[in-house]
Amino acid sequence: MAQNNRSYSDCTLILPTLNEGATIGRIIRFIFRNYPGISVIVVDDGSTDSTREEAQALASQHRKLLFIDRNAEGRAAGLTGSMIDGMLASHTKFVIFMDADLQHPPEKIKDIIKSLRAGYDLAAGYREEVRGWPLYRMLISKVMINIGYLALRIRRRQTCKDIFSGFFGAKRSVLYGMYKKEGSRFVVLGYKYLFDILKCVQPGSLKISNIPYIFGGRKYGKSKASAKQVLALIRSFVT
Ligand SMILES: Nc1nc2c(ncn2[C@@H]2O[C@H](COP(=O)(O)OP(=O)(O)OP(=O)(O)O)[C@@H](O)[C@H]2O)c(=O)[nH]1
Ligand SMILES: [Mg+2]
Repeated sequence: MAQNNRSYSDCTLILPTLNEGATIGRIIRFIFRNYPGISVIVVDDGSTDSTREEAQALASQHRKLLFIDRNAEGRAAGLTGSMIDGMLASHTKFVIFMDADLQHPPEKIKDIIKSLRAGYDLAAGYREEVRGWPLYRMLISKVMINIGYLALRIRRRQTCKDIFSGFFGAKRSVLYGMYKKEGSRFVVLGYKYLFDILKCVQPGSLKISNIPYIFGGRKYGKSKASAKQVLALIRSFVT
């Protein structure tokens, strides 16, 4: 499809949601205002607040917004599984993943897209600063990141600056090919899709860029991070 600088019709933004009713509407409106032509897929796992109604109402107004109701399809809730389902449902050259709680800055999507259009296969956001996390969470995260790097180095896999970032974009064809070939390595109930992707990447086989962003404190809604995700991550290290 011909691409001019003002159109984002080559991109799909995937927003996984679990009870993000306070932010989902404003994010979607911001995205359509600032990224004309872009497609958006909201992948929900049985939210019990206003998320579903908000997303469904907006989907009836915007033909480029798709709402996937995994719970209605009888799927087990899982962030990585939701991100993969969003990727599979997309039809554009590039896909971008972003949290739906405004901790990832939507204005940085353009830097990810710029990098992908410049020829990178994967444009990985990296948290140059994390705001609002208590010390214990910072510490757990640091320990896990170090183990994650080790797991990738032992396997002789490619790394990037923030192997656990949930804010990144990629060529859809690359992610689709990986999923078809190595789908069993993806821990669908887990939280770290980017890490699972890196487990499949031989050094030098993908062009990867790193895009800085500030991970903001959570101002709306509630965190879903729990010990369950830490266990899923440990499984991911050995899968
Ligand atoms: N579809 C789906 N989305 C999820 C699931 N768990 C979390 N999410 C969404 O994934 C994004 C990240 O989850 P968060 O709970 O914000 O995790 P986090 O940002 O690491 O933790 P906080 O800093 O405490 O918010 C948010 O948009 C959530 O709504 C899930 O099981 N399924
Ligand atoms: Mg969050």
